[in-house]
Amino acid sequence: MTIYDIFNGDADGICSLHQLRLADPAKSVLVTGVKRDISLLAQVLAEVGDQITVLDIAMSKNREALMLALERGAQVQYFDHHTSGDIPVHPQLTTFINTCPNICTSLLVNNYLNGQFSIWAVVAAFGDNMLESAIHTSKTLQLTSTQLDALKELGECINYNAYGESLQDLYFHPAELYQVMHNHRDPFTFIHEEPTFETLKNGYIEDIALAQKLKPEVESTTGAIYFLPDAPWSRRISGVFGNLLATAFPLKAHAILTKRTNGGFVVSVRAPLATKSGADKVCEQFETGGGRKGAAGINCLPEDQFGRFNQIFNSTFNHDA
Ligand SMILES: [Mn+2]
Repeated sequence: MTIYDIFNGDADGICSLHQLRLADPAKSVLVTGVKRDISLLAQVLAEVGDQITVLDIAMSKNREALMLALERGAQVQYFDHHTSGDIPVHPQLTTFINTCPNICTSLLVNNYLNGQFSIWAVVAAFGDNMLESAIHTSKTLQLTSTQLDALKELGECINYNAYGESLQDLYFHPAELYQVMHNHRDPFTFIHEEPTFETLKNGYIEDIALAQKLKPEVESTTGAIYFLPDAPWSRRISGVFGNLLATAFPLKAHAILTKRTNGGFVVSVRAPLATKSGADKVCEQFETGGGRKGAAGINCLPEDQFGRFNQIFNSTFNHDA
């Protein structure tokens, strides 16, 4: 019998697993990748009795592999907040899926664990740019504002680490980052004792300084589109940059298009924070797109589709305004 922990490589995925394995320690096979690498369940060939936990990756993109794992006799526990499609009913499948825009996977896990490790759900909510949820969840923890700021920075840095076209772009493999974090029940000992956080923080500061020099390619009263060049720093910063813009201009939608090495763009779309809707609708109209209402993406937008993207982006968010 094998235990598989399959999780998104971002702060939400990592903090979800961290909470679960603090509550229920187990030797497991870790399956993860860059943030956009979400077809993770297909990497596992399950056997009868295997236990699979899936965290923070859309069921719609893993459905076939999920059905196969169930058919092969695995038990699957699935926590997620992305657009799921129809959720299959199966005796070996337990799901905790909520696509409400103020809920991230770590908050679902936090509920499941009755708040045992909620400080890590706070870190994750900050990482997923859900500031209100993070602050709300932190209320019972009696943190100082300095501590809260430190958790926000931690969530942002872990989230930042997950962005890249391939693992080579990242500072740490998400499985490695998880393993280092998992030695710490207390996020503040992780921050103060591990050099990991310092590395991420410095990388983040360098990359964001480069992004902030850019001007939008297309700008209107309801949205702005930025192009980032084909470079590791821009692939790392694209998602975080989108979150920063969304926070700075809450009435506007934002799209960050990062040039891919082999042509086309990786796209991050952030709906206006004020409405938190429409990002998934825009991205789902493209073959490699998906996500959630507030934040979504397209893995590969061919260059000749930019005009169509621009049009859909503008009409979606103009319509919402
Ligand atoms: Mn998430």
